[in-house]
Amino acid sequence: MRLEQSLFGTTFQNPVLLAAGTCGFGREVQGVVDLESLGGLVTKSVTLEPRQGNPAPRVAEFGPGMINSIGLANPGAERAAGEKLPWLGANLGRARVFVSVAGHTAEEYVSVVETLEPEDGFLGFELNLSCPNDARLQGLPFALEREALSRVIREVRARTERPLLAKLAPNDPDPGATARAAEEAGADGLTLVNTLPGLVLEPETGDPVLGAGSGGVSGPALRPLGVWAVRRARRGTSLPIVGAGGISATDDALQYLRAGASLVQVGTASFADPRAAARIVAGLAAWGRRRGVDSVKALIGEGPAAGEARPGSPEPVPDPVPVAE
Ligand code: RRO
Repeated sequence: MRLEQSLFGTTFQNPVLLAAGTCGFGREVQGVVDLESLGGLVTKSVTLEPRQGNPAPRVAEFGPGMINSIGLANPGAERAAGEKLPWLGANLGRARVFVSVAGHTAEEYVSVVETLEPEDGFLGFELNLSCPNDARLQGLPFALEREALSRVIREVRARTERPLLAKLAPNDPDPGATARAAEEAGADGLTLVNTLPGLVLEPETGDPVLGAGSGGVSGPALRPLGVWAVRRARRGTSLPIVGAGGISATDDALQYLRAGASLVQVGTASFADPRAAARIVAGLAAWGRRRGVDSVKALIGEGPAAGEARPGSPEPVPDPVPVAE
């Protein structure tokens, strides 16, 4: 199976990328991950000013997943431009790089993008509009307020011709409508999904396991929600979609492709096994060979035109009308 994907004015040698926040700026994982064997990577989110991040512990495991509250620890836009991007430019030729951008206001996103824009070493921006650990004035992330989301994308769009991905949230009741809003505002693609807000407590004491309290849930527990969101977004827009959320094996990547993603990102799985993404690349190639599938493109699903029913299933039974007590 041919794994290349032509998107965003370039070719990805395969559809598997490392997700934002799981590989630093690439250099941090050199020696453990063969970055040049992957489709690419997304950097840690960059903010205008440097950030120290949240108090430890910043990460904890629970049954089917992980919860984190890193708190956007990053060197800030100036140092990202001066110290991080040059390494990427000098060391990566085949893997494509998106720089993740975050902020509290549209103006902050614009300033970060204007600082990074003149540099080499990357293809485009992934606008992180959905961080669960950095609420805007105690409000919702941009991805859950359509007007605010559109404004950030529009303002950034006016300053760069590089490919722009909008990273959306999993706790969105209508990912199709959000996807359309992002498209209308000028995004070139969508990444779905970020982590899901959550809270894990010590049962004995009631204290949160994370230093910051609540955090973002990732790993296998997030996967069905991510696949659902991708399928909903697929129906709401024609933009290319990058699927993320609980991908740790070839079958997981296949689900996202079938749901309508053109590329996938591996995140949490890389912490347990830094070779997870490379394993999935090899797994997809082997799967396609066994099934006689020509190219990844042939797998990318549109989903049934209406409803979610499995082909051949009877019509779903409607929810019962609640009976008044
Ligand atoms: O840094 C973080 O705590 C963080 C970010 Br910016 C994000 O987008 N998603 C996440 O789970 N953690």
